[in-house]
Amino acid sequence: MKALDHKTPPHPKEVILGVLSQSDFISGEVLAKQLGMTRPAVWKYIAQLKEEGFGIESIQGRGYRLKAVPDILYPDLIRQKINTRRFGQKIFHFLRTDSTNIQARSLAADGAPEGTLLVAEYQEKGKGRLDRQWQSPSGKNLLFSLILRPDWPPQQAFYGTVLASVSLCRTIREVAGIEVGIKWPNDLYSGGKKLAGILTEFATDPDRIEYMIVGIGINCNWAPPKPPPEGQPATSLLQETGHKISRLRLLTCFLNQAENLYEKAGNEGVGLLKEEWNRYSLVINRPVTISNNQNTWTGIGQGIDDFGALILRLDNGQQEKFLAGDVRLRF
Ligand code: BT5
Repeated sequence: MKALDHKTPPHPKEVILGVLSQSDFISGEVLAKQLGMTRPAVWKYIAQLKEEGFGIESIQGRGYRLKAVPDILYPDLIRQKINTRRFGQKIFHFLRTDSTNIQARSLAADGAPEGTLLVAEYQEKGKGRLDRQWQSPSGKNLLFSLILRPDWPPQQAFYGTVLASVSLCRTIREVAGIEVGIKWPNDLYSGGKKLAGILTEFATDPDRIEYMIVGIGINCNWAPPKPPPEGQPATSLLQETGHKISRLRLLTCFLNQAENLYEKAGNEGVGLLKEEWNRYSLVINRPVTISNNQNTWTGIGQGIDDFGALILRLDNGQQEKFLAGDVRLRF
């Protein structure tokens, strides 16, 4: 569960990668001197990096050379590709953790700054709403959480999910070239199947949001083959586009998009997020079914209100608002 955190001193492995990525062959002795480590320490970290998939050539008399970088979301690689002021300026990267949302919660409670990003290659307890499980094998998909401290009243906390969904739709269009839609409250769909899910959690005091955790799982290169009984069919960007999409590009583009929108919403109000949400919504003017533990309603989606509640015109003609529930699209 060790994380590579970026603004508090970088992990020695990252320092080594930084040097290797800017040189041709470099001897163990020079590397050790430059980094202020012993040669056995350099050797140990190089061995670990090789195990993680980095192609590092070592030739006697010449030293080490970086030949191939695995698709690992190292903080340094992320930081090189973002032009944000806050989102992703502090990064924690986990090869394995329980859940980025769980980790983000304790960091946020300890005062982590807005924009802190937590990325995992694998989650042992990846979670959805109502303690449902989020499945994703190691290194295949994007699993991350962002800490926000918006100046919104607690009733508008749902707009964390709105911000993430709209930014994701824009990002996927830009990076993968496909159109995706939002299914209220927290799913992204492509070709009638679930492509991504968002889990927003928050802590409030009476009149403001203290912090908000926006957790996002995107199926890039893997989707659950068979949906569980209560679940919806799933898909991945690989299945939808026929080719592998760079997780790094997707994540960095998302951070740029999301910060931009977040700042705009901070200046102009969340109304602009609502408008964009409506544009991508799969439930507007569509027949849908919504259910909670006890009941099921059917109607036509009308949009969301200022607090993110789904407005439905029920089959009996009445208009009703829903703050929670699972929606199914009716075809
Ligand atoms: C969600 O919940 O869709 C929110 C998922 C959020 C996951 C991210 S990953 C990073 C961060 N850290 C976490 O621990 N969580 C967040 P919900 O709408 O409740 O959907 C959960 C349901 O989706 C499950 O019960 C399954 O039926 C289904 N499911 C699980 N894994 C899936 C996957 N990879 N793709 C599509 N559907 C999946």
